[in-house]
Amino acid sequence: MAVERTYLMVKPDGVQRGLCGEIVSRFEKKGLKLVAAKFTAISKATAESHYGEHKGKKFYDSLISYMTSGPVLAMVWEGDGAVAVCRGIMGKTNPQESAPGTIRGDFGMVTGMNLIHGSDSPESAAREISLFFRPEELMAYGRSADAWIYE
Ligand code: IDP
Ligand code: MG
Repeated sequence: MAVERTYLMVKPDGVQRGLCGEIVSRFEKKGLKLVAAKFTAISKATAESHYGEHKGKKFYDSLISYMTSGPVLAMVWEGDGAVAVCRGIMGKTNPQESAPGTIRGDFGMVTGMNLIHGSDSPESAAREISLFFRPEELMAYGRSADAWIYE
């Protein structure tokens, strides 16, 4: 097993549309394990650091104002192959290209309002987790259901 952690965030549109519970439930039901969660507003500086790789792109300024337009639900989830598994549950960046059954495919219409962020690699996950959480905010706990999720 390659146990990984990934950083997921319900974006301001997901919060405003009342989809936090729906979104969280999809990761829970899949069998992923919640390690940390925080309902918070992110500063412009944090948004710029988080999306530093996109600086200079034409959508960058609107992306920063979108991400700072209201509170977000920041989370860390853990599981075997969690980074790729969660990207699959989210769907493609453009909701119109996302398959039905994915979060973006089921609830979104445009790339600029695509409901959720998820790390794209274990390296990105480590960087993003440390941007939003202190080490002591990550919970280490056993879960008896794991015996019925992993063989
Ligand atoms: P990802 O969220 O699927 O990893 P990225 O390419 O990393 O997609 O882009 C980060 C975020 O920037 C997207 O989730 C979306 O919110 C926004 N974004 C990306 N491309 C566009 C675009 O062409 N128009 C508007 N927003 C965009
Ligand atoms: Mg990305």
